[in-house]
Amino acid sequence: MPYFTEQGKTHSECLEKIRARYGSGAKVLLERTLRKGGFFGIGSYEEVEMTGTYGYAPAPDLETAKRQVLAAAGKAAPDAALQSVLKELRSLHEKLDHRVNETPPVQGIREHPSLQRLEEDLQANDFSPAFIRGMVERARREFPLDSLDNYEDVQKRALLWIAERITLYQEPDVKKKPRIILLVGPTGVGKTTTIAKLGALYGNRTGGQWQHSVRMITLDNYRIGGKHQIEKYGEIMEIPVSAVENYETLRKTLALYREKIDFVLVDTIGKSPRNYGELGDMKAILDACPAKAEPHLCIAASTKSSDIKEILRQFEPFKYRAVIITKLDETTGTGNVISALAEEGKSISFITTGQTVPPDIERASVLSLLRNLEGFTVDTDVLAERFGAYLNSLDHLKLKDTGA
Ligand SMILES: Nc1nc2c(ncn2[C@@H]2O[C@H](COP(=O)(O)OP(=O)(O)OP(=O)(O)O)[C@@H](O)[C@H]2O)c(=O)[nH]1
Ligand SMILES: [Mg+2]
Repeated sequence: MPYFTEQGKTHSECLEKIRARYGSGAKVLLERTLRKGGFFGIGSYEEVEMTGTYGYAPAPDLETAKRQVLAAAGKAAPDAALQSVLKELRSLHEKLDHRVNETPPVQGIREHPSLQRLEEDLQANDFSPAFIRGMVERARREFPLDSLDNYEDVQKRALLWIAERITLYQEPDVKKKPRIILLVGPTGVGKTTTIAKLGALYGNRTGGQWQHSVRMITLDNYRIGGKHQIEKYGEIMEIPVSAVENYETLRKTLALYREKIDFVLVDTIGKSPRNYGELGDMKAILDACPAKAEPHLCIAASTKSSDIKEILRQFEPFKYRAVIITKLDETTGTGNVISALAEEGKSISFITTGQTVPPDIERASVLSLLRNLEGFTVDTDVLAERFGAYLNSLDHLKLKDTGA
């Protein structure tokens, strides 16, 4: 592999020279500051010297690399100098390994084209900058230089890494009726619509009969139309709806259903995540639910990654067990959702895909998030091998035995 040594007045001048002369393959291995000119230190000035490699041949072993670096620097290679270069090379390797998420690529040195392309593909899908950095660094570490040339392979592997960061909600085995599921979230994300969809899913109507008993409860008692909306769904689907307005009525209503009803679905009033007072009031009412109740946080798919993270944090007092991503049909690219949930360590339970009640809902699966990624080829065979049942759960909704 060819080596270069270049000097410049500043770090960036030196990098610019390297880029102009050696192009995108250039990799800086050593950088040092030289003191030049002057007389007994007076009038001297500093220069930056960089030594490195260019071109994409396989990386030489460390011993060969150090000899070549020294030879290129035009020096004899006394053992002490060799040792110090070797030490520097080792520490460089270690730094790269340990600072995966923090280290931006060296400014001015272009990435391997496949790494650049991966970065662009991830950006096009709205992944967060930290997530992208992690993926690109992983590709840099795990792919030998010559294999990086095959972008298809790089992308395929990256897709598996993305999939690994998705956590799916595991439905609990609730022994005592009812299973209580409540939806919280910002205004207008689709909570009420989703409650009605879930009613139909869990009720599992077959042959004109509900296989499981379902009740819907709404806290949306004050707004004109709020209560009416869910009552309308209840009427159409023949699922009874109760409206409650405070802690006491919610507690009493839930007590009525104890050990009689299979699923109780609680709809709440949309709250701005920034309005702590309102969120606190609603939390006080929902405290009437027993600890086994499962709060799910609804977030619209088009929300940008940093806002998703803020919502995830603001709704933390509700101790939501999972996130429901709504309105997936209204957006392309799910990188914002995947990266925010991965970075905050949250799982995903359902995805809603349209305004039609009840069919536009599916249980979250690895594939449901991956297939929305633009520019990525989703190879279901490879993914199925790795993720099995989680991959495709369209026909998945296994209702747990909620019998007492
Ligand atoms: N495209 C699309 N629209 C949806 C989806 N889910 C809900 N909507 C629409 O989003 C709008 C708001 O839905 P709601 O269910 O009333 O939302 P909400 O969260 O209950 O709203 P508030 O109670 O006001 O906070 C309605 O027009 C729904 O039809 C979805 O998956 N895709
Ligand atoms: Mg609503």
